[in-house]
Amino acid sequence: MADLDRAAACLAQASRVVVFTGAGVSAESGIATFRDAQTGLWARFDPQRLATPEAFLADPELVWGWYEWRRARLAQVSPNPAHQAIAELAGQVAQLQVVTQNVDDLHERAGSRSVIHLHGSIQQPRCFDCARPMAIPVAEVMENGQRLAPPRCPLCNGLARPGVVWFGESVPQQAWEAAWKAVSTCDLLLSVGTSGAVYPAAGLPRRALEQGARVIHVNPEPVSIHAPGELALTGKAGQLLPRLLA
Ligand code: BJW
Ligand code: ZN
Repeated sequence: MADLDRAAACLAQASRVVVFTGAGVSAESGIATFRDAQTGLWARFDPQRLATPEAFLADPELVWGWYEWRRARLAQVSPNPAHQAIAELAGQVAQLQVVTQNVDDLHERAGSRSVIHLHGSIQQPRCFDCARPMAIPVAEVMENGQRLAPPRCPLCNGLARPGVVWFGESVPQQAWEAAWKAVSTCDLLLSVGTSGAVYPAAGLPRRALEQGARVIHVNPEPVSIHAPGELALTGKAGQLLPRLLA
């Protein structure tokens, strides 16, 4: 049986499904992934210069400008067929939980409800010092690499920071507990478009396998599989998911 047919058979038997996504699910919307050697967001920048609290404090204009460039870019793109297929899957299984590492809102814009964001949201800047949410209009046009001074908090004069989870920061506890519970009780986890390089999120597929669920990986790069309950579909999410979830 071809892998796609085997995956479709697993899905047909599943009733509690978790879709776990990474940057690859948004790639076909025109949002760059992180670790692609040529086009990835970090092909030009060292992550330590951008995605840590220390980096932000050392050069707030560089880091804020980079995130505001990404937020402006996000406003110009749309969900792709992978996001749409995942949203439609909710009507076909008894329980569906989307758990994403992405800071974009493309799952929600495709119609998915109750999306768990493990790494926060680029749409929700907050004060670096007092954590108060700050409503900051999206810049209309920005260039990659453009520096921009972060606005100041009206309460405490702290700097605005993106509402994302940087390296060395904890994943929000409520989101993590909800994701862990969903993964611990699912019978199928679809892992879509992630390199599995960043913890604790990268441990979720293993947790699903350990409690007896099946795991299907969707990625254009080969994913090594180790357990009998694991299956890898090699291809782009926007092409494979509409066929798998049709
Ligand atoms: C397609 C495709 C198409 C392409 N279709 N697919 C255990 C061991 C070692 C280290 C640690 C550990 N536990 C914790 C750590 C430290 C650290 C960590 O994991 N480091 C690793 C680098 C080893 N983790 C943390 O610091 C985390 N916090 C934490 O653990 O708190 C406790 C603690 C507190 C204090 C001290 C220490 C620990 C927080 C991690 C936060 C990650 N944040 C980022 C940035 C968010 C903001 C932003 O957007 O800028 O989140 S990093 C970045 O990586 C981003 C992503 O969500 C995350 C995952 O990346 P993802 O989504 O997998 O993207 P890529 O680019 O890697 O992969 C894309 C994939 O798509 C590829 O496979 C392509 O092939 C594929 N693809 N086109 C389908 N069309
Ligand atoms: Zn403040």
